[in-house]
This record gives sequence, C-alpha cells and structure tokens, in this order.
Amino acid sequence: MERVALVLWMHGWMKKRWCWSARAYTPAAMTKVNLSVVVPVLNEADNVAPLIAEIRRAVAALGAYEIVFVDDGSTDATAARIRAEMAPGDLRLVQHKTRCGQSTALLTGVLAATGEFIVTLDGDGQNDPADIPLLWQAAQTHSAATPQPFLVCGYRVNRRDSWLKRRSSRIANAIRRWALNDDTRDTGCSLKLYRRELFLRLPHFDHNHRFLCALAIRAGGAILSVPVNHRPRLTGVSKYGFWDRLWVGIDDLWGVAWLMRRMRRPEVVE
Ligand SMILES: Nc1nc2c(ncn2[C@@H]2O[C@H](COP(=O)(O)OP(=O)(O)OP(=O)(O)O)[C@@H](O)[C@H]2O)c(=O)[nH]1
Ligand SMILES: [Mg+2]
Repeated sequence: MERVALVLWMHGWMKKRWCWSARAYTPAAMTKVNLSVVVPVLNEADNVAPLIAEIRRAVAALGAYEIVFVDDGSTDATAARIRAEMAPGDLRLVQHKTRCGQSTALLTGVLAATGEFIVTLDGDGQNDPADIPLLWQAAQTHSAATPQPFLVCGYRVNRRDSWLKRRSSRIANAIRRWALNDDTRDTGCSLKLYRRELFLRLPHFDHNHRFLCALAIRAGGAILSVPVNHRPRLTGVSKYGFWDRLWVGIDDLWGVAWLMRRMRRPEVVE
C-alpha cells in the first residue's frame, strides 16, 4: 500500500516538475514576438558582441523581435560575452552542454524561438545583419501575393573567402542544384528567413542546414533568392575543413536526393 502511495506521489511530483520546467522554457510561457533572429555559435567569443549590436540596429524597425543565440558547448568565453549584452531584454541564450553541430543548434534555436518568422545568420560576422530588412521585404511581398510557403535565401554576391573555399562552394552548389533541382544559387549562405512553422515541418538531421532550400521545396515552398553582402571573418577560426565538408556533403546528398524522390504532395480539400 505504502509502495503504491509512494509511486503515485513520485508521479505527481515529477509531473509538476516537468510542467514547471516546460512552462519556464517553452515559448508559450513567453511574450510572443514577430521576428526571431536565431544565431548558432561555437567559440565565437570576440564576434558576438559586435554582431548583437548590428542585429539590434538592423531589426529595430521591423516590429517586435528577439535575438536567440544558441551556444553549442563553446569552450571559450562566448556564453559570458552574450550574457554581458542582455540588458535591453531582447536577447536570449540557450546552450547545449556539449557540441551537437550547427544544424542541431539551429533546431534548438527555432524550437526556443517565439516569432512567427525566423531569420538566421552565422555568428562570426560574415553575414551582414543590415541585409535582414531586404529578406523581410521579400517575405512580405511574397506573403501579400500568395499563401504558398516560402524560404528566403540570401546569396553572397561577393564572397570574402579563400580561393579554395569559393571554388569548392561553387562546385558543391552546382552539383547540389543538378542533383536536387533546388532552384538555389547558394545554399551555404546562412542568411535565410522563413516561417517557424515551415522549418519545423522539415526533416531534421545533422548538417541539414545545407539542404534547407531543397527540403523547403519538398514541403511545397517557394525559394526567394536575395543578393546579400558577405564579409571576411575578422577573428576566430573556421569550424569546417575542406575534407569533412566534402565527405559529409556527399553522404547527405544521397540521403536528400532519396527524400526528394520519395516526396508525395497531396492536394487537400476540406
Ligand atoms: N552551433 C554550432 N555552430 C557552429 C558549429 N560549427 C560552426 N558553427 C557556426 O556556424 C557558423 C559558420 O561556421 P564557420 O566556421 O564560420 O564556417 P565558414 O563561414 O564556412 O568558415 P570561415 O570562412 O572560416 O568563417 C559560425 O557562426 C559558427 O560559429 C557547430 O558545430 N555548432
Ligand atoms: Mg564563417
């Protein structure tokens, strides 16, 4: 008898704990905003503060917004530098205890976000936040014309990367476009804008951030390409090498090509 009572008490206690933590950390418990800027970062301590200032300037005129940084188990002062910028209350920090990769960090950030619209960018300052209003405008124009879902994808007109990176990226984009027919010049550009609801419907796997355009098309979305600025990395080090990007890219390409082939899109009537 006592054992049953103990189990029931434990169950009730755990339920309360669970509900308490769920309320504290799910978007429903927070003030909703229109636009969430989601930035996955790994060891970008010297880049985050200037980037936060630039994002604030860029989105101030776009309505209620929040900035969600996802620190993916950084081992430098990245999290502390983000916390030091929190004063105006528009900035949130979510953290992975250990590194899970850029795509998983992106998913964590979008799940935590409260905005109907999500804009994403790299945490090293290579994407220019001043371009966010251009993506926002493209989304508004599209939404006014059609209910079709969309993904606004920046393409970097003047890449400020090494010759090898530019060359390999151009070849990778061409192969991807041919294999997936994804209607996109530059899927590697992190500056993107979409509805949160669309993103959460896509398949999620490690490195899916390089295939978001194809996956959005698979979900019935249109791709809106917008030319954007690109800047050199001023500090910190690159997190990707040529070979790891290549092998994982080939593997993922097979998987996404399979997903595209197996797509069925029903016409729904009510
Ligand atoms: N959360 C998370 N972010 C990552 C990871 N790897 C890279 N990033 C972030 O993803 C963005 C792009 O990574 P970069 O290392 O700048 O890649 P890149 O732009 O191709 O390389 P550079 O030209 O050298 O900057 C940066 O904001 C990184 O901090 C990771 O494992 N987890
Ligand atoms: Mg970079």
